[in-house]
Amino acid sequence: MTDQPLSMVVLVSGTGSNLQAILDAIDAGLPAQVTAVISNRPQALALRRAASRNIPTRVIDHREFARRDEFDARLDSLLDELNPQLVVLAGFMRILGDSLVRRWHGRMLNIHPSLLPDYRGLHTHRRVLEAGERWHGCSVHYVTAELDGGPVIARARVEVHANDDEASLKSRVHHCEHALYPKVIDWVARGRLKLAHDTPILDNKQLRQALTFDAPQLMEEAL
Ligand code: NHR
Ligand code: GAR
Repeated sequence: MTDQPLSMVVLVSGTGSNLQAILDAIDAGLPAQVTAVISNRPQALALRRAASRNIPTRVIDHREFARRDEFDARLDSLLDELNPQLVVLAGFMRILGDSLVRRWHGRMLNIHPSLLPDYRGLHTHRRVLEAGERWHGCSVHYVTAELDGGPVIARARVEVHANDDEASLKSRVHHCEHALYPKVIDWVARGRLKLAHDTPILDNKQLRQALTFDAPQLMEEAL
């Protein structure tokens, strides 16, 4: 473990329950700090969660930009200025352009609500139910230009129940997101996880496949 806590900037668009889980984990000893929270939506509840902890917040409202690359350029220069060790996408809803993503290669994580590589993109809970899948979950991956296609580090699995609807399934997946994301960030903060040549390395071992946890097991560990 390095002496200094890992500095992170968290990108959000909405509720910020994943941001909250990360902040709670920091309170519980995760050796990291959130130096700023950036939202593309001025009304995001996540901004209030940050402000209530005196974490600086910034808004880059995508609606004020005529073109995507102008939004990206603004975000790029803000990240440059903040210069975090890690950028964490937590419910961030804007697709990022190639050049920004390339500059943060190996230093930008996302949590996605599916068992990647299955169900990239949006509305995953609905699509999983419609397909009649038995398993669903969430994945933490390095962000690359390929949407939801970067190297996957870890996944948490939840079983789909016969009586699930979109809301109930989403809620169970959220709970395992809140356990999985701090766990992966902890590996980064302690210098245990790196990306080398597009392969995640955990404790000096190449992760050729994502580590997959079962939700109950993961939640128990998180306690
Ligand atoms: N950017 C890149 N380059 N690569 C990834 O892997 C990214 C990314 C940006 C965000 C999160 C992702 C998810 O976890 C993410 C991964 C937004 C959309 C989307 O279609 C898709 C995937 C993700 C995030 N966004 C619409 C857009 O036009 C807007 C939707 C909205 O505002 O509600 O950007 O699922
Ligand atoms: C989370 O389920 C996250 O996986 C998902 O949005 C939710 C955000 O919740 N991300 C995406 O769908 C990205 N396109 P939160 O704001 O409460 O953390």
